[in-house]
Amino acid sequence: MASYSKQALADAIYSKLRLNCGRELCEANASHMFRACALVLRDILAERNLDTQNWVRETMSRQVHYMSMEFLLGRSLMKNAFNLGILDALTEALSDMGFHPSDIFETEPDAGLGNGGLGRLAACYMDSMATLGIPATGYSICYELGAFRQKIVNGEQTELPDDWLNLGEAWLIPKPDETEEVRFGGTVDQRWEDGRLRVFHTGYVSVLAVPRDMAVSGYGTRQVNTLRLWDAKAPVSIDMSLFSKGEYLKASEQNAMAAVIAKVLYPADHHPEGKALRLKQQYFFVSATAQSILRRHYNEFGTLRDFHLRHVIQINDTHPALAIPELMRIFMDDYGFGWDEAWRIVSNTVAYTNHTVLPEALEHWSQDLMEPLLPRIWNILCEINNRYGAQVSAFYPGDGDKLRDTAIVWNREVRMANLCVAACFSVNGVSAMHSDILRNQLFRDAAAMAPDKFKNVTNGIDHRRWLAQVNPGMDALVRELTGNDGYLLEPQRLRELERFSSDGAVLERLEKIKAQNKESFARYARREWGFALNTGAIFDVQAKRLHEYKRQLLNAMHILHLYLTLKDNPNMDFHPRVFLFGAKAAPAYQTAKEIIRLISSLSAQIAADPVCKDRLQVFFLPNYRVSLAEALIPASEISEQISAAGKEASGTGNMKFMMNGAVTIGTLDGANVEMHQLLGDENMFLFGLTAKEAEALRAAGYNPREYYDRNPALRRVLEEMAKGFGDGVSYAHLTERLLTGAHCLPDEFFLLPDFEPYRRAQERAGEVYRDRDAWNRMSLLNIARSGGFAADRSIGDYAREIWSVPYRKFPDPNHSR
Ligand code: T68
Repeated sequence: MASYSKQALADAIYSKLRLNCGRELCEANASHMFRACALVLRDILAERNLDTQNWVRETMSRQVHYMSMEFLLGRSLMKNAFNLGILDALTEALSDMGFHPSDIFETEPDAGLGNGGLGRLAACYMDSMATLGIPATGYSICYELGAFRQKIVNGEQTELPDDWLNLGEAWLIPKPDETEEVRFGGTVDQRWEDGRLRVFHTGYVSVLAVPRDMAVSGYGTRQVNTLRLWDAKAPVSIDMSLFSKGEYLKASEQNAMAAVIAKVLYPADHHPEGKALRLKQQYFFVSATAQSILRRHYNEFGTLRDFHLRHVIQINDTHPALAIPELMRIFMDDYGFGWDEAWRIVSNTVAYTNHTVLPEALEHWSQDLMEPLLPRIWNILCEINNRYGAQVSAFYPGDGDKLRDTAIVWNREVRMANLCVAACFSVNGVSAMHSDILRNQLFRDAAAMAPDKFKNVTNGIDHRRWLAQVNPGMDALVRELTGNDGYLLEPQRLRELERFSSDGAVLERLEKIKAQNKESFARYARREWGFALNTGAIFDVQAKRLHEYKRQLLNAMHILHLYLTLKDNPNMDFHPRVFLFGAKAAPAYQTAKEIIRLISSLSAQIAADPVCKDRLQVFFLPNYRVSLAEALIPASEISEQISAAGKEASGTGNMKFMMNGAVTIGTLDGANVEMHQLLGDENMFLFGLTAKEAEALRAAGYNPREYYDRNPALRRVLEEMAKGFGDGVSYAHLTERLLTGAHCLPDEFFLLPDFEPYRRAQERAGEVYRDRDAWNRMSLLNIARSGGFAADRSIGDYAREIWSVPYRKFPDPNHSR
């Protein structure tokens, strides 16, 4: 297709409908139309993807390989059209063909190949890398079932399968000729042959990894990168030979393994499962990826000697860390390198991003699982451990504690974070505060040995999606006030909005846009769940995964307090509030599920009490996911970022809310710290213990009872929670966990000490909200100062500080929105 006018698009859609969907236009429903549109865009992207690959070959650029077990992509049709500069033409074409464009966009299922922040970050980064001109490939697993669909039944979370591929498949291009074989189990022998020690792996089970590539467009550029999703297949031909040799069991083992590996995304975040299937998924993913990258390089250059000069592999948390021993294996066993040279190349190629400091979230694998499943990898890990141990002993002579703390293999366990710290040329945290904790606490001993290795790259979000695309009203205002749409490629230009912080007319328009977004979200909520939201109330939102450290329970406790106060004093003077929650709980995380139940109970209780009418509402929004976030965030006015200080590595939701003009109530945690530096106390409602204070309190022997005894309002909240509500469910277990700690530290995340400061911060926010001018100014300044949280800035940091890749963009002369 030469040009992408509305007519050209309509013609192309029409022909996809007939040829690929077998439908005439008059028979087509929204799903057919979505599929036809996706196929049209896929063609455009496929062509540009080839051009990009040629360009990368010609310029011999250093390439980035971004490995992540999760990519939380959400929907792609509108995004790709936006990036290609054909959104308006596509919208008009769809209208001309007799459809509501929004119906078609909303038919697309979210590609939910991730749990939360880590997966969404990977998706935002793919967009920025393409936009900034960085040749990059993402790698993950093509899960048949993504993040579960959450349904609330009688106030409780239930999980349903998320069958995204049915329609989502339209974006994928299978590349069966680039299939890789991944081997599990068996035995490994070393024998001298032709004067060199060779490794023989026999008796293994094979699974084939088949690439299904997705094109990733950039904004305002011809560049289209690739996201390679590996599907698992049983090796049919090998099967047959096994059958003919009578090895039936092995053949069926291979089929069984292939059938489960790419079946489902593990639904737990911040909690490694330690299960065999998860380890199989990880190795399947890294082995296929490593083989594929090396094979391509070898085919092009005929040698792997300079591999690290042309490639950098960024691993998203430790989940792809087996790439390290797997690369060593391939260099040594398949290409004949010696250990030292292989190590020099591998350790100059792989870089590690850490996303958590919660001790229970750090991955480790037992020898009992690893050794039989991955015998050669186990050998290599032991060798890495021995060599690193020698370095540690040389640096800290005679210090057994340091040797223990930095060990990769210890007590028959492999510690993945220590492996990454030992092997990678860069280790980075995801906010300034988090990176300091890595350097000075979690990895202190290793950091002293290699201080330059430790870096910070504060997270960022795709501002084109999370502002321009989801909030068209605000986008229009920004473009008008800054004179053009330049902020799309230069997010720092949002700063120019500051000039209008005292302009009454602009502030009023801002308020109006927010009001319209609230109305539009209220319509969405009515349509989706039958909720009737009071749009005159403040929309106060906490949307993120459910975890005790994120303290949704503190929010619920404050709501209960507000409710009790209102009952005591029905004429209380306060601005009406709607509290909105969106949160999935890991299916096996009982306490998290109980907190969801509590929010539901509270919601029903408050809805049934006439004293709350038009003043207080609580809703739990089911199935929080990217597309729901896109509707919710532009309508939000208060952003709840209330994690226990020192626990949230960065947060990225906090940035999305800020960029859409919500004002944050938050703790000094993760990237909130940097937000606070930009905004000051005047434009953010800060409260609570700092990480240092929390630590000191713990060290001094923290006793939650003291707060309980001292604060009657808090005591009452906990008592009422234990008694339960109109639905007869008691939450005594939650109260118990806070006060005495049933099988855990009592109040591990300091809800009790932070309750009163949180209540006061909420009160302050409510008061400021009544001064509309003051509130709107805060909101405007939040938007104006959010440009530094764009993913383009983060990717610029990675490119300069870690990857050493220049960005050389090829501009798209025909681009217009
Ligand atoms: C999040 N981590 C951090 N993990 O919690 C958040 N974990 O502070 C940060 O902003 C974000 O990463 C991006 O850096 C996660 O989301 C997981 O999802 C996860 C998944 C599997 C296993 C462990």
